[in-house]
Amino acid sequence: MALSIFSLVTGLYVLHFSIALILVNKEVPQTRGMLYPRESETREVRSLDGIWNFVRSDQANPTQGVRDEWYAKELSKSRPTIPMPVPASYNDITTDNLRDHVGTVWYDRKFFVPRSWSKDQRIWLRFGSVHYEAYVWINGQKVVKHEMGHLPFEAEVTDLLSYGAENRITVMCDNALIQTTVPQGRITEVPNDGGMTIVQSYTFDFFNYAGIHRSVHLYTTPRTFIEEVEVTTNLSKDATVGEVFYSVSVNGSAANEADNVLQIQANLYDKDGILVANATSDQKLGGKLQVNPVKPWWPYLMHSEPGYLYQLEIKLLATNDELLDVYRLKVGIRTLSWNSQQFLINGKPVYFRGFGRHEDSDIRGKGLDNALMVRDFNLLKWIGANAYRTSHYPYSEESMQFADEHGIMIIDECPSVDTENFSQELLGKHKSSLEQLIHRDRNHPSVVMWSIANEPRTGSVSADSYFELVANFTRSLDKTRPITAAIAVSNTQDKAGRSLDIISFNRYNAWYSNAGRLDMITQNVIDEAIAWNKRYNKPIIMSEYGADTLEGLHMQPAYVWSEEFQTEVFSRHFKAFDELRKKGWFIGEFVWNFADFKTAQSYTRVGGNKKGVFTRARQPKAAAHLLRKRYFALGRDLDQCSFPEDLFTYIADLIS
Ligand code: GCB
Repeated sequence: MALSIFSLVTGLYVLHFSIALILVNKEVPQTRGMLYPRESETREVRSLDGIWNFVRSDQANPTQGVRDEWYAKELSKSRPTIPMPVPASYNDITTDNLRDHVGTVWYDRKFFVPRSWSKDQRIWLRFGSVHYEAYVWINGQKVVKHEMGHLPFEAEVTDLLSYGAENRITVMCDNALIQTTVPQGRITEVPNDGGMTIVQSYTFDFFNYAGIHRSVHLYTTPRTFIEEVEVTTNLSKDATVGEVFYSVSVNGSAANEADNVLQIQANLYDKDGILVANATSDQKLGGKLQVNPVKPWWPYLMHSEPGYLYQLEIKLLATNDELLDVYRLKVGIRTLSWNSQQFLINGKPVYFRGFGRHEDSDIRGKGLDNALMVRDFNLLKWIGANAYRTSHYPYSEESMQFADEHGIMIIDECPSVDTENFSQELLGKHKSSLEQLIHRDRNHPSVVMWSIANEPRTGSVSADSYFELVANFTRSLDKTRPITAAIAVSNTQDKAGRSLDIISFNRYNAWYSNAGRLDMITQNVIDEAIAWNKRYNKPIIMSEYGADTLEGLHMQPAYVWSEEFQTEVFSRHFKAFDELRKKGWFIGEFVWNFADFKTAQSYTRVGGNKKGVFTRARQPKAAAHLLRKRYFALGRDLDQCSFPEDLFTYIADLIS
């Protein structure tokens, strides 16, 4: 018996060791450029958003369009097209079942390029995101291929365009998720009434919306141009002096000519447009700006002027002072630090009060929608939240800019969900998703933490080395922010926590475990948080808790799915959180979910996931009013914010 246990342990060790050997740290492709398209005196931006033409491939023949070269001419010459809005998911637009289509779809449209654009500049084509894989042609010529939803990509198209003439853009988009995509899924062939059909399945619950999800832009740059700007900031101990470190990469012929030394002029303006710091760097394309006195970037409700942003103007000059290029971006000056107990911003401990969210709404699915985005931020501020996690993928660049401006802290999550069946190929893609995310979001003051996965299967032996590699890779790209992952396996099984800086755990007491048992929440939450902290000696966040709630369903005493039940579930968690806050290392609570959202069809979901505090139409459920009182109470207690006048409804003179 002893021998067999010994050989079992040895076997596991060998397995672990061999997996560690198999998973090697291969290089991932490095993203270049991709600055958010902004106009300036040297740059023009043009939107290609609008109604495009659309064709779905036959599900059984997804590569036919490529073989038959549908991109060589207008799509309508190959197949009848239908109109399709961009940006939007295509799934919920039509009345037939495009919703459940698996495989490739095609988009095209025409656009005009002015004659003036032919003069001595470069033209770039940029997609905010296409889910999941995109192939792009301009006038029948292949331009770029990109894998990974929710992240931008671009390519230079200067030599492919006709100037002063009409042009055509064609996009093929593939929504198939397999075991080596991020996130993972499975494609199976199963019999149906018509013979055989292809079925897409995945373990996560949010619907796999697809299409051209974010804006498509053409933009111009000079021949020699500012390709990248990276910014980090610092504050003096007393928070009166700020420092902005910038480094710039330049692309173009002038950058390579030794005799044409370039200069970077950096100007920093405050909110009123007053120049507060400037510097000109000789030879090296980077430097430091000092701001004295500084207005630091603070989260919402932690300061009377949250989300303070400066404007950084980067000018690229040739030696003769000729202005080659100008790019402007917003900068928030703040510091982040963390230890085994706390997470601090500008030296002050932070307690997160927030949400897990989704980019999801009726009809447009995951398509960028400015009206929805502004409404969501109004609701976040109304309810007194100071943070959210971009569960379970990167959100739009526009929403990141909005969070900067409104002082909402972001735990920025890559698209790795329910990660399992760890392989070298998956590791490469997972790392690439983080590389693309960090490259895109590194300059946002609102981004305070990277989440490297949601509910990965971290109980398995191979998770140990896998997550060590993923976490170390993330750290190699950004040392200024801590790393977390939302973990769902038990703390005794988990193998990823040792590689993280902050432990986040998801748990559904009284829902997925002990359904309906309100008396089995508070102590379980306290015990589990303590166990996580004991095991890893790191700050702890509860990153998901909640209960599905059908708006308008009322039951007293509280019963699952009713508004009373959701309210009670929250209240029992609040009790646990207050107990845990006293311990010093419990640093945040995130409700699941901000709003109801669409899921794949299943018998556990009635019209989608209903754990929203708001409905899918962004109206509050009863629990929203309770949560609002708590988030503002925490804000007043911890950050001395004041209460909104309508927080408490008048009841009687007897109650205050
Ligand atoms: C979870 C997942 C989240 C789900 C949620 C639920 O643990 O992280 O994506 O939506 O549970 O409601 O089942």
